Amino acid sequence: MSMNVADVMSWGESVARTARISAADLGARRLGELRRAVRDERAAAAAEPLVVAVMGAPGVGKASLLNALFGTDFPVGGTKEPPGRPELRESTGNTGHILKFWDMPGMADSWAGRPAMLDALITSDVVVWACHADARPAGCEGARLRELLDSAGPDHARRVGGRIAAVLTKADLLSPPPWIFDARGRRGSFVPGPALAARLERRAARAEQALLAPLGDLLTAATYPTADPEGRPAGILPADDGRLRGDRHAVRYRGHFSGSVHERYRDAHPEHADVLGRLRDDHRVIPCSARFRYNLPRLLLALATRVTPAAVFRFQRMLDDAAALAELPASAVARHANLVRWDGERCRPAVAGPAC
Ligand SMILES: Nc1nc2c(ncn2[C@@H]2O[C@H](COP(=O)(O)OP(=O)(O)OP(=O)(O)O)[C@@H](O)[C@H]2O)c(=O)[nH]1
Ligand SMILES: [Mg+2]
Repeated sequence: MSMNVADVMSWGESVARTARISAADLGARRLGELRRAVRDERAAAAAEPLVVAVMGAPGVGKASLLNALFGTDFPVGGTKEPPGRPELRESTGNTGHILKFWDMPGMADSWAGRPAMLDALITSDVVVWACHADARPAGCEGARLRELLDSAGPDHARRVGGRIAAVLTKADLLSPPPWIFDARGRRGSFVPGPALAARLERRAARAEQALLAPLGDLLTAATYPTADPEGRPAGILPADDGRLRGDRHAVRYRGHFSGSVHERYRDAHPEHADVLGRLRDDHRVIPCSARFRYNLPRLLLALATRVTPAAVFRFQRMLDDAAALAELPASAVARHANLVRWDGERCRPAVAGPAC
């Protein structure tokens, strides 16, 4: 999994600043000190628990999503009464690292817990905003979060805005058309067919409009620059409007990189279509399913680009085998009715049986 190089670099620089070491008079001894300071700081940061806030309506699948992503053991289902305020939970993931989970209500829920929500958002390394794939997000939700973040002042508001990844949960419930289980021997993964993928995309666009669009300038889209054939960053995008900036490590857009903003830039700079496409992807709402383990690697990547710089190493510590994240044993899907089985090795529909 590629990590956020730009953030690691700027974090290293900030460590150097904190240690009051000027780059100009770095002798061999001071360089050694700097290296040690960075190493110690990195080790201390990596040992801390990762703190993830998940916002969403009761029963939307917050705990299940974290369990599927990190192998944690947060209790699922059976909440008697939604507390309406954030609760901090803790569990060990499958790499042995600790995950702290700010279990948060959704923005359509009661206002009682709002000050506590703001504190939790500010102190989290990354924020997941979960919305049920089969429910229409309330139009007020994004505006309410905007209002809450604005009350924290521009710095906090922007920092939190840059850490939010919005997801649609329980995408498996969006059927018909059926899901496809792409079986590769004893394991396999779920993929939507073209009609279902288009339906998911429409739902995601609607959620993006309700949840992310109102956050406007509080959002940041970021990606890596594309390399030329020699591996050098190929051309930095012009920042003619002050919103788009690029250097050797990263390209960033301040604001909501919506479909229309994307089109405008792409028409003006077709030579940067791939970078602009990645910036657009950064602000798409991600349809997921904990049950089908659908799109979990994509969500993990989205979290990796949003995690606070100091948390990059503890995020890394939570990662197990990201490549295997989307896979399920073929035997575990036998009970699902809303799917078509596909033999991915023979490239033909699979015959139902215990192994597929
Ligand atoms: N079909 C389907 N059901 C899911 C999925 N994820 C969770 N569920 C079910 O949804 C219910 C609620 O899941 P939780 O993970 O406890 O949801 P939550 O948001 O933490 O719930 P509260 O803590 O009660 O607000 C449980 O019965 C889960 O089994 C999913 O991806 N697909
Ligand atoms: Mg829960």
